[in-house]
Amino acid sequence: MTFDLFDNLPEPDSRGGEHSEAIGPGAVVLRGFALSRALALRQAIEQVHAQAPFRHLVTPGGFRMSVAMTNCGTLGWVSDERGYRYDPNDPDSGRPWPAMPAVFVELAREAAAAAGYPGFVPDACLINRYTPGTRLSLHQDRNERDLHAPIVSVSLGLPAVFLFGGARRADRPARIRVAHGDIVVWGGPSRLFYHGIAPLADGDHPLLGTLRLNLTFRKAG
Ligand code: MD6
Ligand code: FE
Repeated sequence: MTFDLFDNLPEPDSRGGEHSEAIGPGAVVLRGFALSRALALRQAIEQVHAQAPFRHLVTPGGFRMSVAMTNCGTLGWVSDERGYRYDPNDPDSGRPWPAMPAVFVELAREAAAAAGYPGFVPDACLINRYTPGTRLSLHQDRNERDLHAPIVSVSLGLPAVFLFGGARRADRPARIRVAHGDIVVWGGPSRLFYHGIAPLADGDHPLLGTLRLNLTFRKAG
């Protein structure tokens, strides 16, 4: 008789460490993909912040966003009373956004390729900073000129619940836990799907304390 001790183990891919999970058409979570570069990413974020500090933008409806934001790259995402747009300059300083650090560009390119989107060259990186209680309500990312390019979204620090809906605002979103080092890549059929971040739970992360940082890479121009 042969009986296999390992029959009931999950596939190698789902045993933890680095693996990927499909979360929708053209959308995947690469678990742990950024982990080995987390320290370099944190340092690079500090350098961007020194030149272009995090700030709370105002929505076109006049509400102050609870998530603090900054940008690097040739284009930065901004919001004010006039609407959402990409701007080559930081409206607070009037200067161009800081250049995208090499460690960012390389990570985004590798993650996109791993998710089936080779040749991704981002020109915009939005950096989101969350503290416990902050959230990002359901929205579509549709201010980018080229909707063929995917979006690469890197999570660092405290874990969050990524709400991933469908093509219509009324589609009930799936709740996907995104932890330190995870990368969500989406594009193709789900490029315009509604998504958001549920209110961040309390916690204390060894590298980032009471923060969640999110890098969202796009080809915006
Ligand atoms: C966040 N992310 O994770 C907010 N958008 O903090 C986004 O809004 C987002 O994660 C497009 C694609 C992936 C994302
Ligand atoms: Fe988004």
